[in-house]
Amino acid sequence: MKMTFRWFGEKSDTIALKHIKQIPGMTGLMGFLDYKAAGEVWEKDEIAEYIGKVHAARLECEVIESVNIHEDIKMGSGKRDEYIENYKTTIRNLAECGVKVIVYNFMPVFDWLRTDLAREIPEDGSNSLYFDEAELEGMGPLDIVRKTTEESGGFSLPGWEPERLAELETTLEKYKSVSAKDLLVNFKYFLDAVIPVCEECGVKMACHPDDPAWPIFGLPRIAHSMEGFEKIIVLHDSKSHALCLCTGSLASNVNNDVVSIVRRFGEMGRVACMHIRNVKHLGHRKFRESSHLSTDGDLDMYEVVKAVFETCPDVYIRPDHGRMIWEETGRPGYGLYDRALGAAYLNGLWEAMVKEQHNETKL
Ligand SMILES: [Mn+2]
Repeated sequence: MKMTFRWFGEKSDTIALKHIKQIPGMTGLMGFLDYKAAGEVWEKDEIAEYIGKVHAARLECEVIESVNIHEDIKMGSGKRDEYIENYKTTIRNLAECGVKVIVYNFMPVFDWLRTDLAREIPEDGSNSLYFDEAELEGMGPLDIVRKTTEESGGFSLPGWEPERLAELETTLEKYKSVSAKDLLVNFKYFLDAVIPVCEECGVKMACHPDDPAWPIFGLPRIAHSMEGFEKIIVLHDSKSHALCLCTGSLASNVNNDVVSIVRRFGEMGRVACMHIRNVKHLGHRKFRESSHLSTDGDLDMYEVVKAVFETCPDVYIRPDHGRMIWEETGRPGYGLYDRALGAAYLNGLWEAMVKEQHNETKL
């Protein structure tokens, strides 16, 4: 396991790399060029510049996230072949800079959705991202985009890039003729094109789940359950076609048994990395993002980490979204303090697993 952290780049992140380095056990980043629009080539120079800064802080950068897929690829229309060619170039460029895993998603339009980015947690006065489906009543997709960007405090949010949302109305209209089955077919077309390139350059593509883990606004979504991932994983038979299992995204749906999902795909050798965070359900399709600790949320983190330890111990892990605590202000979900606490806690669980195993072998 390698413990990593998300960082948005010098211009866009208020957190200094040296502070990330000071978190115990932190080996590197899951990096991200937050200014890149879907479909664009990530040039080697700009990747090298970003990674150079990370290395200068004595951190690794073997995982890159949010290399977003253009909607034309997901819809199977327009200029998809051109965008796929661009994607292949991006994969080669990333690989040449030492990247081993690329995290992406295949969700139409929205890649995550919350109804409040800073809901106070009454028990301790901190705040965190929050979702209540009832609050979406009467709100259209455009209203939620407006609300989310207004509440972001001027920070860019992954998945909510302005270029991507500019043509929202037209895109939503076009998706009316795309079924979940079409999305799977288009997904296969994409994988068949890019996975051979990944195999050539030793890179894994890691698909991130839908968040929340069910279809929204009538859009087709296919990556949010054991059944969904079973269908996705057989689309292309290669270890380079892997998953980024995000425990908080999956656990937003009470029907998901997250530990079994980790074990199932871990045993298949198809988990490349993990986002680990906890959620606390407050009602039907109503939840907040809690601290990582098992007793603060509904996920048993001991069992989650044990599943990783026993089935896919070589993965990259990062503590996902944290609460805002100790008066910290910053990008919603991406403060320093609570994510650092999350990393320390996960490292503690991991150390216990390693030592338990060691003791068992001695017996
Ligand atoms: Mn995630």
